[in-house]
Amino acid sequence: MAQLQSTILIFASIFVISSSNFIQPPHPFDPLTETELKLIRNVINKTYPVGPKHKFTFQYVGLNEPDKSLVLLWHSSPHHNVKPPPRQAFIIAREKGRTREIVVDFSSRSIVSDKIHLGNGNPMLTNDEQEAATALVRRFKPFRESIKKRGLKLSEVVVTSSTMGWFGETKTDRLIKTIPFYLNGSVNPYLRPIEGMTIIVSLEKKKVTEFKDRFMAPLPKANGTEYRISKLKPPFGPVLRNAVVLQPHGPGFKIDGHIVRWANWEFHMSFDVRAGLIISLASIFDMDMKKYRQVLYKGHLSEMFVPYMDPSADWYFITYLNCGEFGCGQSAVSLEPYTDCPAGAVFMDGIFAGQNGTPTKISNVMCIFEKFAGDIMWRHTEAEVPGLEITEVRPDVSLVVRMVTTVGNYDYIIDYEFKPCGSIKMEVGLTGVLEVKPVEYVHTSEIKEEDIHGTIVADNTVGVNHDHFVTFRLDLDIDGTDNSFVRNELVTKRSPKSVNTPRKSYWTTKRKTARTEAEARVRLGLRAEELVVVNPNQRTRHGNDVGYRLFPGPASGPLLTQDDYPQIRGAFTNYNVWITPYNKSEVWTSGLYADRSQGDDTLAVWSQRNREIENKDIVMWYTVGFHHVPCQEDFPTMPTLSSGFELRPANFFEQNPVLKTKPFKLTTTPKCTPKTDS
Ligand SMILES: *[C@@H]1O[C@H](CO)[C@@H](O)[C@H](O)[C@H]1NC(C)=O
Ligand SMILES: *[C@@H]1O[C@H](CO)[C@@H](O)[C@H](O)[C@H]1NC(C)=O
Ligand SMILES: *[C@@H]1O[C@H](CO)[C@@H](O)[C@H](O)[C@H]1NC(C)=O
Ligand SMILES: *[C@@H]1O[C@H](CO)[C@@H](O)[C@H](O)[C@H]1NC(C)=O
Ligand SMILES: [Cu+2]
Repeated sequence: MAQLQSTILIFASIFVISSSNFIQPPHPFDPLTETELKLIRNVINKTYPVGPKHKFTFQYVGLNEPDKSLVLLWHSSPHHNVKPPPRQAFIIAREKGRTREIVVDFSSRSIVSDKIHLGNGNPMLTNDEQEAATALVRRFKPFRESIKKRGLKLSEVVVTSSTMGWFGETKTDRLIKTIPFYLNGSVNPYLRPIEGMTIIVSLEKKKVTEFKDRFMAPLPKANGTEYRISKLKPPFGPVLRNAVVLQPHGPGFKIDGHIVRWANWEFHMSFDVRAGLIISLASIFDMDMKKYRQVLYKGHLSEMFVPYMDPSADWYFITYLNCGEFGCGQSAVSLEPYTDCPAGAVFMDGIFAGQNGTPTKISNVMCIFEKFAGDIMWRHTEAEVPGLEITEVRPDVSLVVRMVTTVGNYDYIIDYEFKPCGSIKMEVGLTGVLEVKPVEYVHTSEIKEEDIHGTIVADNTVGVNHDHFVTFRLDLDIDGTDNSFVRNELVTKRSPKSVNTPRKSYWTTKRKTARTEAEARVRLGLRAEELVVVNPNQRTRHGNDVGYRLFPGPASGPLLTQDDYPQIRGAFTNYNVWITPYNKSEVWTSGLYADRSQGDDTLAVWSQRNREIENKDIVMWYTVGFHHVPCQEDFPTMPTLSSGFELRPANFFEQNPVLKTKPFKLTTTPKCTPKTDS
């Protein structure tokens, strides 16, 4: 039966490939299609036999970053009448215990590059190998005995996989730790960890290589862990009213393949198994210049670093690099219409290669919608003109592109919000379930140790302290590729003696262009300064450098010591903002190989080269940080906590770009009268 199925698959793929001659060539940034993924598998099978009997596994398959100059040439040519860059895939695979980096070219249908990775760190874990590992543990006799010894039923045990981190080991085989949880009728396993066991599985040997049952700990009660509305008991509340935004003329955005056009914006959106949602070639229409102007060549998640703050045996290694270890795209979820994204949202699927190279689909993994949040775009009331009272108001609308990635217990909502005024807001929302540990206490007065490393959030349950550092890679191209990073410091000055004034002081700006990477490392919150990416080759009519300013969100930096292993791997959080010269190999801030990495391929290391960044193609790295001291409201699920930052035009336009936006017409819907409360 399996044989028959695979024959049909190959036949189907050949059919689709040959018919692809008739369809429009893909946009250079389009995600790999199902057809392309099948072709990759067939091409690789010629050199390395793939299939269930063989050990070749696909750990990462994505678009091989096309040459930037070729993309820009293609993009700027009228009607795209120049050849697009060669379309290629980049594959990280495991073959005979080695990690291979393979480039497959689609037009020649061949492998054009094949290298063995010799450095530190391991590729992303696949879903399949994590499932196989946890299944192994369930069958492992000593584990079953330990479960029995605790008086627990195996059928109620959930085994999850955790990465090992790196703690100075020289040998960093592809091992994972598994953590068991106990359901006992609950559906919230993360709140019921079974502590005291160390279970290490070798992903290569496919067996449990270490097992220790160190101690037995009580389990937190399942009481209060339910979150399904169908199972919760009344009273319910607070009561919320439904609301629907009516768009009698349909949505204001258009989607053409993966290109989105809305108001004055145009951009491309894509999906990658490691990064998740990718925005590229975002440009904004300038009414004065009558043309689209470049803003963001490419922007996406580069990493999420989540270290926990309990150094004990059950917890010390929990120092996740979510995107590099588990894949922020691989962990992304299907979005629910009307709840994850509002009415009117349009959804897009995400396709990636599973471990054996066959296409896997996450349907509705991204959504696009217009947000009518009741905000004011701009307004003014003028009462000082004799005989006139003027009020001009423009209501605001924005366009949101969203993804949710659920890495184990946590759900991360990633939003890119485009505004007609030219601003782009990146927002990270944290929700989901805490990682907790069992304790014997139900009240703070019972605590015996000096530090329980968190907060008692329920009976016998401590929510453990931790951080979330979410790093974005933003290849800004403000009106062209050659840009500079300007730090405009606000400095206090004494009033000069020569001026007759009762004022003793004022502030003014002291502008400094960062010449090298070192001069562009920023710890937020220490100085009053404006951070601006400018195009020093483009000026406004009044002589100001054309630019986009960074409006940072609340700043948090790392609190671990610099010699601590997780911090060496997470050293890209040492500054909130970094600037590097564009380099197509420098995409993943935690390194290309994040699992068990040793911190030798991070942004912090690249930046040490201290390259010149003035009037060059530069990339901005921004980290949204949260120090999370759990509180009782985070139990059993956590109301979304959001943070982010904004990129906003600064002397990019000649004047307010939304001055002449007409307020939208009100549509009356007479049949739709509100019900009165009874
Ligand atoms: C790989 O190629 C061999 C022939 O060389 C073929 O028998 C096999 O079915 C192919 N495997 C897959 C998964 O396409
Ligand atoms: C499992 O649930 C039952 C029934 O609610 C309860 O009596 C028992 O103590 C629970 N076991 C554990 C280990 O929590
Ligand atoms: C479980 O929680 C409910 C309310 O949260 C409380 O009324 C009840 O006493 C709790 N039961 C136990 C066994 O702790
Ligand atoms: C680009 O980055 C890679 C990886 O950090 C590095 O090996 C290479 O030297 C860089 N190229 C340039 C031109 O800096
Ligand atoms: Cu948290």
